[in-house]
Amino acid sequence: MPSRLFVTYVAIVALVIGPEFVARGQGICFDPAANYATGNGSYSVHAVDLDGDHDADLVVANMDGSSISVLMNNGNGTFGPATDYASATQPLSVCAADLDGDGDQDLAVAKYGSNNVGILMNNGNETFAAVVNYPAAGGP
Ligand SMILES: [Ca+2]
Ligand SMILES: [Ca+2]
Repeated sequence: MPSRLFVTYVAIVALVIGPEFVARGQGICFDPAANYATGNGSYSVHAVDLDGDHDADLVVANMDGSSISVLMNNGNGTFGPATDYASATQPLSVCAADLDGDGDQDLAVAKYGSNNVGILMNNGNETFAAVVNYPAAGGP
């Protein structure tokens, strides 16, 4: 909870230099949402630097589409079009880690409908190899 003095200070600064500028500086204002197409039934999203350029890219688990969508960051807060990878039935969540120790982030996908975990290895060129599935307990 901001103090009364802080709120007064922000209000005064807003009057002097403009409310939008102050709100952005305080981290309490966002630009309007930008929507990007993904596979069907996007269920969860994970942000991770997939190409090593120090900006966060997006990986989306598409529950209804049985796919993973990867959106690369353009480096300016916008993203390129989604590239979809088949992932088997009902992916719910995805996480990234360097699973083979080559320095790039690979993907692990938990899939509800097929009771397995899918692994997509990073090819190192903004693409991923086809999913390889490993059995897991029901509804990982
Ligand atoms: Ca990146
Ligand atoms: Ca790797």
